Amino acid sequence: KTTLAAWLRCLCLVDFPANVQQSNCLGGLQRLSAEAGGEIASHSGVGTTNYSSNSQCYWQLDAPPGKRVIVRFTYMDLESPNDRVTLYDGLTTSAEIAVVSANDSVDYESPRFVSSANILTVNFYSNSQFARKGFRLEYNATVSANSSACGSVTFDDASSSSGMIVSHPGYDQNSLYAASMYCNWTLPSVSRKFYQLYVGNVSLGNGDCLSVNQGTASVTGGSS
Ligand SMILES: *[C@@H]1O[C@H](CO)[C@@H](O)[C@H](O)[C@H]1NC(C)=O
Ligand SMILES: *[C@@H]1O[C@H](CO)[C@@H](O)[C@H](O)[C@H]1NC(C)=O
Ligand SMILES: *[C@@H]1O[C@H](CO)[C@@H](O)[C@H](O)[C@H]1NC(C)=O
Ligand SMILES: *[C@@H]1O[C@H](CO)[C@@H](O)[C@H](O)[C@H]1NC(C)=O
Ligand SMILES: *[C@@H]1O[C@H](CO)[C@@H](O)[C@H](O)[C@H]1NC(C)=O
Ligand SMILES: *[C@@H]1O[C@H](CO)[C@@H](O)[C@H](O)[C@H]1NC(C)=O
Ligand SMILES: [Ca+2]
Repeated sequence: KTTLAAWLRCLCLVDFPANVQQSNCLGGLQRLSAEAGGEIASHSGVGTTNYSSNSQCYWQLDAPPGKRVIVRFTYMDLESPNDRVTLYDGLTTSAEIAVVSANDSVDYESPRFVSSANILTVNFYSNSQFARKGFRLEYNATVSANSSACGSVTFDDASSSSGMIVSHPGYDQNSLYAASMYCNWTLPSVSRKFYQLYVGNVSLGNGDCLSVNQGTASVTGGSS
């Protein structure tokens, strides 16, 4: 029994952010189920009234083990760069995913940010003066890829004149591709025709890259 109690106490010490003061937040420290999906807002009047200065708010988004948390801003109006939202990978503030601050949604099209494990921590900070209309963040849980299998090329018809390439099986079911993948797709040559490629629905992690050779297109970089 004493061993269990000691172990639990130890767990509480690392239970971020027990020692962090929240200020001007919608509630106390909030732990939310990412799997249920939902929205976080800077304050109740987001989009119409200004948020409070001196805000310091944390939210913890928990997905079940084996899943990851995926978030996206649906509204953005912060006094940039002083007021900001920081996304952290996990339960502590040691690993930053991104710091986001933009004056308005017109300047900012939100990528989707994903945690590497099942917890993502969100912090909203505003300094002592000048506020704006806040932010809204949509969250959800997503499955990790099961394998690093590459997707395939599917043709729309027997003449192979049009078709689609997908990165991995399950891409359309909110599943993520795996780490350390290398996929190579070669399209057949069709006599007296050339290919026109349209790259759609690109969502890549940092350091990942999609390139098309024999052409000019090359897409790199952060998620979007
Ligand atoms: C979360 O994902 C599920 C399954 O894809 C979807 O049904 C639900 O609408 C999403 N919720 C939010 C808030 O995006
Ligand atoms: C946001 O607006 C302020 C005031 O108009 C301006 O000084 C600042 O440069 C803007 N920030 C960005 C990132 O555009
Ligand atoms: C919101 O704050 C800005 C300064 O950042 C100020 O110009 C504006 O009047 C404020 N709006 C409201 C409704 O208080
Ligand atoms: C991953 O594997 C599990 C167990 O084999 C299966 O239930 C699940 O549907 C798979 N998910 C995807 C995205 O393929
Ligand atoms: C990918 O395809 C290119 C062009 O056919 C080829 O040169 C390269 O060796 C291939 N790489 C792999 C790992 O298959
Ligand atoms: C791209 O995403 C849009 C909106 O989410 C969806 O309607 C469309 O089917 C997707 N296209 C492909 C090729 O997956
Ligand atoms: Ca401010």
